[in-house]
Amino acid sequence: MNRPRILIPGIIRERVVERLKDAFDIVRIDSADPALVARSEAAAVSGVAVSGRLDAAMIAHLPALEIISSFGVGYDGVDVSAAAERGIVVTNTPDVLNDEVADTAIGLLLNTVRRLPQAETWLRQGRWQRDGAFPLSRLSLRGRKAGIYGLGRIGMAIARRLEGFGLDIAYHTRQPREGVPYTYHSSLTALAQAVDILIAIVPKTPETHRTINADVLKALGSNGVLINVGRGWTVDEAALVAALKNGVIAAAGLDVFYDEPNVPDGLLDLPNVSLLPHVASASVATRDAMADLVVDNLIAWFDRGQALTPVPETPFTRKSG
Ligand code: NAP
Ligand code: 8YV
Repeated sequence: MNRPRILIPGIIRERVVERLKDAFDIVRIDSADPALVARSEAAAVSGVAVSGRLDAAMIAHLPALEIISSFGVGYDGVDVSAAAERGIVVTNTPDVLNDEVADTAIGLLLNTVRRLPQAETWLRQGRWQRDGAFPLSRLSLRGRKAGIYGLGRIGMAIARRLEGFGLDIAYHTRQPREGVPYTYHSSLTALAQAVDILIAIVPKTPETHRTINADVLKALGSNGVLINVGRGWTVDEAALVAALKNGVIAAAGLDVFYDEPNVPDGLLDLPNVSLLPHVASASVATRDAMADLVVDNLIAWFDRGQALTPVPETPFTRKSG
């Protein structure tokens, strides 16, 4: 019997490729560009494994496509509407990265508030011996109130960690979450007003675009700290640079940026930011777990007709067995 043919456009964790080879025929191309797959080859592709972008043109180029298995919990790189219109299931990699991303969010928060990266640089540059003790951090976590923008799978993992730090916790989502002990705010501005740490962990959607804007930053206030581990899309970066420069907020810690891997000079030049190159899930163990889920979704689809973690927009089961 013919093995299903899986297209892998661009770079993906090698573990995905190695495991897929056992059960599928693999076609690799440099990027998700229809010009790189001849029509005859494209007609035989029934699955895609992708990390990053897969647009409507590429999906349209694959007439027999049944499933797009996307690496990462955020699937904003895949044109889900184009897939849903054709009954193609899209899967992502939820839950297996919750703890890693939440750990990173807390690390980034501590780095931002207590300036730990700068303290280490001080030591490495010999300044401890030359100049004495590293200056006290103006900011502290003590006595703060934390607000979580997006109390989903990862937001909850962050909240549980913040409880251990003894902080008051509030949140904003479109719908209040049942059974949680945290204070709900029906608008982002109201949340920002009520807290002095704002942690963003929402998906990239039309509704979340640049929602952390000048008004929200003003509401967060001059002692305020912004942490973003969701998507750079959510932040008005020009407004953030201005707010950090002018003391509208105190500091920011960012793992994600509007136009990755490009980070605006305005941010790089500031002393009151802590910047990471999108590493929140980036441990070998967690990326392996994500890779396994990419593969296991494809296996489950072709073996049993049901993906393990379809995204809500494509709740399909397989039509032909
Ligand atoms: P999730 O479980 O789907 O949670 C998303 C949360 O955001 C929900 O609480 C949702 O609540 C809220 N939300 C969605 N749209 C909103 C809106 N317009 N206004 C207010 N709240 C909104 O997702 P997750 O697994 O926690 O992941 C969240 C995102 O984190 C991913 O989509 C990805 O972009 C990002 N992420 C980044 C990294 C990294 O490496 N930095 C790693 C993993 C994930 P309502 O539906 O009630 O609004
Ligand atoms: C990954 C992420 O860095 O899961 C997500 O949504 O942003 C990260 O875990 C990314 O998906 C890998 O390319």
